[in-house]
Amino acid sequence: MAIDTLFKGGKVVTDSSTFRADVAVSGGRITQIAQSIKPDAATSVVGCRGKLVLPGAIDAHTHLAMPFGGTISTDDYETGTRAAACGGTTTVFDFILQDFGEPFPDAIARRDAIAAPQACVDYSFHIGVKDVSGKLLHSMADAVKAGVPSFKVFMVYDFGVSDGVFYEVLDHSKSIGALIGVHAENNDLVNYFTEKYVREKKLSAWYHYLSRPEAVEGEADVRAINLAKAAGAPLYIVHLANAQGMEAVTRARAEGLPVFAETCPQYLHFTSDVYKRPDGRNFVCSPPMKGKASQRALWEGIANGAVSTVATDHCPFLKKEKDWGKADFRKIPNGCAGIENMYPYMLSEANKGRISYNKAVEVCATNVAKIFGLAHRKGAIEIGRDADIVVYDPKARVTIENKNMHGATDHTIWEGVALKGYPEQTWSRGRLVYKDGKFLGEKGAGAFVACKPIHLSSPDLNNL
Ligand code: DUC
Ligand code: ZN
Ligand code: ZN
Repeated sequence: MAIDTLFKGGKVVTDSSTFRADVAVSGGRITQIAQSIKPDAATSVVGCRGKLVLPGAIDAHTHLAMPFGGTISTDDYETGTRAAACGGTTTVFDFILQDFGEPFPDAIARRDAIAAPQACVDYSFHIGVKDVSGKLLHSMADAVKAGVPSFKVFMVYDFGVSDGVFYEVLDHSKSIGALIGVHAENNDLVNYFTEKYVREKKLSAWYHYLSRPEAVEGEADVRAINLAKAAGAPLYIVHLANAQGMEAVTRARAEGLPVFAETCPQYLHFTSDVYKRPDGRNFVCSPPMKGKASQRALWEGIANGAVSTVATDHCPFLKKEKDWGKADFRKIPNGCAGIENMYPYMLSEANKGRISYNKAVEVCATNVAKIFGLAHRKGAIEIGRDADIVVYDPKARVTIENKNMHGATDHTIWEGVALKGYPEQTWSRGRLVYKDGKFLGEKGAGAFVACKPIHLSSPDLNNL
């Protein structure tokens, strides 16, 4: 097969090794990886000397065009995936929120009808579970057959589920090849603290944090792990942000339990101190950023493997919407932008020496593909996988400014953060979608990627 594109002379980074090699792409797939590959007459050659050749990141956690907090998150599938491409992310897992009474395959069809004509890079879904009454529980298996084997329950919000429903879903997941994710915070404690601070007229953004402090999340993490253990089911904890939860995950994994933790760049970079800032409301998300000890525990978890993935929880809102809560933290829509910043930030931390490039690739791409049944297509520079490739310039220096970002948001919590190194090019299935600060892709060129059922016996999940 003729070579369409040849990435020449770069250093290829996988989750476990780094080596100098050429990478050949034909028909949107990686077809050869070797010391020196000769281009064909019509091959377009991408000079990668001095650059790293990385798999595109997979953002395991986004909320695009999601109705939430009295509005709709600012980025839709077009602007969100455009921003993703410009930050080296070539696949996003977006959350569908099931409607009450809605069978899961209908929820997929409802959201895919919106995503397919808009997406600039490939995408898949998790489904946020609200209702498993009657026959709905059994429609989970139909979603798995449709390529969406991953579900998330919320322990908070007005659509959160009881522990009984959480257990029922965990128990059911085992027989159908599904994985249950959880947003773990203790709802009763959130309500208790919120009411207390409202009574005391303490309503600034700082009290958003104090209404959901470390123990609120830690208790729920411990309970979620206990429920998964009782059900004998695997568990994926989304956006883990606290030390107690990290300890519980570490202990569970030492016991051999299949518990996977995801954290987010905002928890790795910011602490709860941001809520004391005059613009603290812009940082309001749930769970909130925590203290320094929690942040240290998360970085340790990344280093020792207790954290399996890093994802964004991208859920931006406009400044004027965040301002609704200037005088009352309860009115601030929860969520922040990050889809364009995750891979550059994690790679910059690698470039600065905090973690290895291999670790950044592992948590931002390879593990995500392994856990969610996508390793046959995505997550590594490997023959046969999609040519989702990032050419990374370790010498670039970029200070994040919202005016240079490619989403629809009018501000970012990442404003002013200085990065060492930056993605220079992003390729999605062999198509150039980003180069030197410019989006070059196309709305609608991204496609739904079906995930395989998730079974613990799968080789991808061994040793994870
Ligand atoms: N938390 C957020 O901050 N935004 C979206 C949903 C969530 O759980
Ligand atoms: Zn959540
Ligand atoms: Zn989320």
